[in-house]
Amino acid sequence: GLTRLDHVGIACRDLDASIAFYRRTYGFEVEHEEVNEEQGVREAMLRINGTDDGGATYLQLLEPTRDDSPVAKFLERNGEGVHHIAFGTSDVARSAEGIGARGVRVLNPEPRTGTAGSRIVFLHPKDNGGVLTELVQTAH
Ligand code: CMX
Ligand code: CO
Repeated sequence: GLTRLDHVGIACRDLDASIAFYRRTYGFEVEHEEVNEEQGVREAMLRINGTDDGGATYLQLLEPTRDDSPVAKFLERNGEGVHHIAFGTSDVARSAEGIGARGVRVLNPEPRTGTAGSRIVFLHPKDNGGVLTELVQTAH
């Protein structure tokens, strides 16, 4: 099942400026930074809290790496802001299959690679009350 809120994804135009904002305003620090070419993002994970199941909750700051990426398209339409939410699961393919069977469009039934080698699936925002929703299974 879905065990926790893994992260909230926030679209930004300038990753370094966004990181600096969260550091000086809230005191959050970057735990992990990477480029994911498949998703078209440069991203940073800021840990908000730990949990006793070994997971944690993060802010995921997302800057587009190319003009045709989902985050670039989102910024063009909406400007900076909340882009998606992500729930943690111990079995992403199985969770996606179950949710898909309840009538939600699964954007990529074959999980893709997310932050730090995690496996991720996206669910269509139009079937989730306007919220782009991600399922994530951490690598460890
Ligand atoms: N949140 C809510 N609604 C969104 C949205 C978002 N992030 N992105 C698009 N939409 C809405 C659009 O506004 C549009 O609504 P209207 O029809 O009312 O205008 C509708 O969804 C469909 O838009 P579309 O033009 O058909 O689709 P897009 O080309 O904008 O693609 C989506 C939307 C969700 C299918 C695409 O962004 C996608 O596949 N996302 C998954 C991958 C991703 O987002 N990767 C980046 C994050 C990586 C990570 O978290 O690691
Ligand atoms: Co995400």
